[in-house]
Amino acid sequence: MPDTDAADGRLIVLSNRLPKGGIPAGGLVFALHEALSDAGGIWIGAADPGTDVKSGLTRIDDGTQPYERHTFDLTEREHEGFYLGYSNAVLWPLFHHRSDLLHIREGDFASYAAVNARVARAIAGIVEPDDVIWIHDYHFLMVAHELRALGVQNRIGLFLHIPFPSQNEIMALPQVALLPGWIAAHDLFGVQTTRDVAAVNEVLKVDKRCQVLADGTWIRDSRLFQVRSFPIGIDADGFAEAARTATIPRLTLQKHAPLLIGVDRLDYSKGLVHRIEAFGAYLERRDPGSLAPTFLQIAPTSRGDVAAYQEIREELERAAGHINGIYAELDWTPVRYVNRHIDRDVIAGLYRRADVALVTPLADGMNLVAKEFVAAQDPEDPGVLILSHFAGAVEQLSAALLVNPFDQSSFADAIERALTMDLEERKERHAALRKNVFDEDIAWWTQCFLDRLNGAPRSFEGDLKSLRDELPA
Ligand code: ADQ
Repeated sequence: MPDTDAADGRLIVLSNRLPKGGIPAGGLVFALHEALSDAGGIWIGAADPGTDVKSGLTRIDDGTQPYERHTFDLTEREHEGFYLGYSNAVLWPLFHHRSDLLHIREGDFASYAAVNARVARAIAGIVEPDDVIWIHDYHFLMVAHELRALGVQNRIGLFLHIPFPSQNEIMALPQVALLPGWIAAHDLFGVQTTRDVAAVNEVLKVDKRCQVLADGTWIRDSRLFQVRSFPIGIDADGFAEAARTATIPRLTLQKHAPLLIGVDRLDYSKGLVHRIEAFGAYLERRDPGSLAPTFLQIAPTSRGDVAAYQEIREELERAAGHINGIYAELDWTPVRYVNRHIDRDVIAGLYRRADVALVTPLADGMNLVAKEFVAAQDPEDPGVLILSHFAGAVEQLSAALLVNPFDQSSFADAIERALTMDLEERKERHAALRKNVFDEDIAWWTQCFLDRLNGAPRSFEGDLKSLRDELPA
C-alpha cells in the first residue's frame, strides 16, 4: 500500500489574512486558531503592503498565542498585482462565474507567481519533516507547486473557500494549462461542495497527464492526490449563545412589523441588487392593509479599491433609494441599508429578531450567514431562511425556502411564502436545518479536513497497475 501514515508534526497554516490582535470568536479564524492551539505550529499571512520587502518571514512576537505567527512582506506593487489584480480581478470573478468582470492586465500574473514563489521559499526555510501544511484559498494556488519544486515532501492540503468554475469558464484564464499541475502538487485539494469536486474533476480530465483511479484518487506523474468536498461550518453553539444573550439597538419598526435581514460583504457575487429588486416586486403585490415589512441589509464595503466593487456599491445605493422612493411613508422605510461592520454579537441578535433571512448570492462557495441565521433562531419560534440555489450551503440546507435569485417573480413568491408561513412549517424546516448546522460545525470541518490530509495516500513510485490493484475500489 502507499504510505498513509498520519503525520504528527506541527501544523503550518497559510492564509492571506492573519489575525493581528485578539482572535475573534467563531468563524474560520477561530477554527484555525483552535487547530493550531491543539497541534502547535505556525500561522503565516500577509503583512500590510509597504515599500521595504524582506524575502523571509517576520515573527509577530507578542507571546499571546500557543503557536507562532509570521508575516511575509508585500510591496505596494505586489499588493496591486498579486492581491487587487490577479487574485481579486481575475481569479475571484472567474471563479464566481463573472468572466465579464475579468480584468487581465499584463504583469499581474507575474506578481502573483512571484509572491507565491516567495511565500513557498519562506515556508521551505522553516518546515520540518513531519509538519503538515494547510494552505487557504485562491491567493495561493501555486504555493504547493513551488514547494514541490524546492523538494518539500510534506503533506500539503489546500482548501478553496470559493466555488470552482466550469471547464468552459476556466478557459478564460490565460494560465489554464498550468492549473492541473498546481492542483496536483497538493496531497489534498479541498473544496466546499460536491458540485465543486465535479468541476475540478472536469478540468483535470482534460489534462493528459492526469488519471483517475476507481476511488476518485488522482495520479499525475506518479503523484497521488485527492479532490474532496468539505462543507465549512460555523461555531454553532457559540453563535446560538451569542444570539440568546445579545443586546441589539432599538430598530424603531412599526409594531409587529416583520423584519427581513441580509448580511453580506458588499460583493457583486452576493446578489444584493437582485435581492432588493425582488423585495420591491413583493412590495408591489403586497396587500396594502398588511403589516409593513422592513428589509435590513447590512453590507460593509469590501475591496473598495477594485473598480467592480465601486460599481456594485453605487448600484445597491440606487436600487435601495429607488424602492424607498416608491414605497416609503413618514413612518416606514422599507429598505434600510447599513454600510458598515457590525459586532458579531449584535449580528447574532439581529438574526434572532428577524423573521426572514435573505441569503441569495448569485455564486458563493458556502455562505456562512445562512448557517449563522439558523443557529441564532429560537427553535420554538424560528424565522425562515430563503436560500439561493447558487450558495454552496444549499447542498446541506435543502430544508430552506430555495430560490433562483435571477427569477424575480418566483423570488417575490418566496418572500410572500416566508412572511406567511405557519409556525408548524417554520419549526419543521428549522429543525432539519438546525441539525445540520450543529452536527457539521466548524470543529467537525477542521477535523474532517485534517484527518483526510493526514491519511491521504502519498506519492507513488511503483508501477500504476500494482497501485490500482492495491487501492480500495
Ligand atoms: P465571504 O465571502 O466573506 O467568505 P460568508 O461565508 O458569507 O462570505 O462569510 C461572511 C462572514 O462575515 C459571516 O460570518 C458574516 O457574519 C460576517 N459579516 C458579513 N457582513 C458583516 C458585517 N456588516 N458586520 C460584521 N460581520 C459581517 C468566503 C466565501 C464563502 C465561504 C467563506 C468561508 O466567499 O462562500 O462561506 O469564505 O469558507
